[in-house]
Amino acid sequence: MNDKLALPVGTTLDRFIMRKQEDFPYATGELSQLLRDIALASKIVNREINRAGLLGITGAYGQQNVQGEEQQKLDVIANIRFIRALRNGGEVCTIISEEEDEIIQTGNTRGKYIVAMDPLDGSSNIDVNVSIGTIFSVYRRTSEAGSDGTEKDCLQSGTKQIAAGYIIYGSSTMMVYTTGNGVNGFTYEPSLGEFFLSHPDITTPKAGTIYSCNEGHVNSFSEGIRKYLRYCQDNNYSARYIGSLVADFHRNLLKGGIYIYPSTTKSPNGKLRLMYECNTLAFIIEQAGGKATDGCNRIMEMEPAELHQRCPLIIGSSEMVDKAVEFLREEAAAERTVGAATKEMLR
Ligand code: AHM
Ligand code: MG
Repeated sequence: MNDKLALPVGTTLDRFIMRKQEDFPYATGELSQLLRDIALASKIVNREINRAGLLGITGAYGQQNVQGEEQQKLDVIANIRFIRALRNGGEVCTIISEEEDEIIQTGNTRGKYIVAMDPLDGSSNIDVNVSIGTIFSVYRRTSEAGSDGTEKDCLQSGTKQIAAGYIIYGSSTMMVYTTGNGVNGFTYEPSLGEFFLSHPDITTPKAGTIYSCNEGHVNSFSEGIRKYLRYCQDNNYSARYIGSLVADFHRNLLKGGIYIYPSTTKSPNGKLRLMYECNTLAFIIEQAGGKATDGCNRIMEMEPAELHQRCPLIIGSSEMVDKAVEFLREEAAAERTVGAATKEMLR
């Protein structure tokens, strides 16, 4: 017999989700369905991304495509696709999206879940053929089912996530997610239209030699961050920065590394959003054995006050994050000493 025929068929995402559901005897299957809805939308978005260059050509006359529809930017298309899939699925009552100012009611008032998402992250890379991603978190609503979800349902801390994941549209398309019991990665097989389990039980190395940070802004970083970056250089770490959070995060997750988007003079809370980016990746990295902090606080424990709240992010291999925090603590201690000395002089 051909040896290849004896090989087991790969595990599809659908089958994997079903198997996981069987581990919970009282599970109703709604979360499984929700994850499948997200996977379905991601396949459609993947197709749109792959055709993006062509769409530009076919839509060049009057910015319309062959069906006569208006051309839209990919981040808008992705937003629409994910909302549509979650609305049709029925498990989600309310969605918050980086692309929308307000909360979105799906009309599924009996839906138990809230989804927070950045439908297409890496805006500067969308039009230039560089890896981009979708980021999503799932929360259980706290209000009674039977009516629309509330803003309070949406503003939960990261520790309340019941699932989190991302899709990376890269040299291959992958979905990586956790439901709080480890992290698994699935690679998309376009000819079959299926995600297959390719990276079971992902754990991130405790330490790595990659640091990812936009050093173009170095002059507006705090002294602590600047010192940590110098430490990385003194230790011959490699600088790798794609400028797509999902892609930078994904590489560091697999290889070991640290991603930093700190506060800057212009943006004291950094650039990234707590609800759509930081919490999601914090849940994943912790499940893989790494850490995520804003420099002082564990990201997952931060209490959100607003939907579009920003926060500094230091995330990755645990020993690297600890080291960066050490530099920030030294900086804070030095500032306290200067503050106390100044007060003393003014007395
Ligand atoms: P976006 O949500 O508008 O795409 O912004 C988030 C992106 C991240 O993917 C990326 O890491 C970061 O912004 C890059 O910002 P910068 O260009 O300032 O380095
Ligand atoms: Mg984003």
